[in-house]
This record gives sequence, structure tokens and C-alpha cells, in this order.
Amino acid sequence: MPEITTKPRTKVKLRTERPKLYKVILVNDDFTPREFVVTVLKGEFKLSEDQAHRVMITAHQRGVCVVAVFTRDVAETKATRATDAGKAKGYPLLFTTEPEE
Ligand code: TYC
Repeated sequence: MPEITTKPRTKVKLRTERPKLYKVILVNDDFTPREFVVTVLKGEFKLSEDQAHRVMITAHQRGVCVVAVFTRDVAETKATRATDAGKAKGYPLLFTTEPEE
């Protein structure tokens, strides 16, 4: 009688987890000139003049506005660079980050 042998196989399903995304949030203040906020949004976040103006006005009217979402590292780096651009001019311009739900 021929013996039937079966190799035990462990099926490993490879799943690539999607990285968690973080929002970069623009916070309003009473001192930073509107045009400077627009310039920073265009330079650091590659927004068009129109998009940058809308984001700036939304933060100005509502207190905060989500600029964009990125992976954690990118969000934190961009928020820091944009905040530092304001600091360099003596403005209290602030960008923060928070995880997406
Ligand atoms: N409120 C500022 C002004 O009236 C403009 C401004 C808008 C500043 C948005 C910060 O996140 C900001 N000059």
C-alpha cells in the first residue's frame, strides 16, 4: 500500500497595513498677516493661490482649518517648518497635527 504523505503548509497571508494619517491644522491668531499665511501655505503645502486663500480665510473665520493629511513624519515635519517660517518673521503663526479618526 503506498503511503500518501501531505506536507503541512502554513499559509501566511501578507497584509500591508495602511499607515495612519495625520491632519495638519492651521490655527488662527490676531497678528500674522493674511498674505504671509497664504505664502506659507503655498510654499510648504503646495496649495494654489486659491486653495491657500480659502484655507487661510476658513482658519481666520472659524479658528482652525485642516490644511492636508499626511503620514505622521511628513505631517509633523511640514507643521514644524511652516510654524518656524512664522517664527522667523516674529509671527505667532501655528500649525499643529492630529491623528485622523
Ligand atoms: N487673523 C489674521 C489677521 O487678521 C490672519 C490669519 C489667518 C492668521 C489664519 C493666522 O491661521 C491664520 N491678520
